[in-house]
Amino acid sequence: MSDPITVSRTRPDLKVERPKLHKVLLVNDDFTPRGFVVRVLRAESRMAEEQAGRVMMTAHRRGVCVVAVFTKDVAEEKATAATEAGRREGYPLLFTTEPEE
Ligand code: TYC
Repeated sequence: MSDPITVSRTRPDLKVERPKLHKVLLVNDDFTPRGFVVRVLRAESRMAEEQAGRVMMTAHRRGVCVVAVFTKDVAEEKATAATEAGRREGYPLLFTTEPEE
C-alpha cells in the first residue's frame, strides 16, 4: 500500500501588507495665478470646479493642501504631471508627495 497523504492543517504565515498610500500635495507660491491652479487641478485630478477652488484656496491660505491619495508610483506620476503642466506655462507651481502615516 502507498503511504498515507499528510495534509497540513496549519496555514502558512502569510503576511500580505497593504502598500502604504502616498498623498499628493499642492504647495502654495506667490506667482502662479489662482485660475491656473484651478485649471491644473481640474485637468490633472479630474476635480469639479468648486472642489478645485477649495483645494487651491486651502493651499493659498495654509501653504499646502492634500489633493488626493494613491499608491506611491501613481502619486508620484500625478505630482510630476501636474508640476510639468505649470512648468510648460512658466509657473513655479509645485505638487509633491509624502507617505501617509
Ligand atoms: N498664491 C497664489 C496667488 O495668490 C495662488 C496659488 C494658490 C498658487 C495655490 C499655488 O498651490 C497654489 N496667485
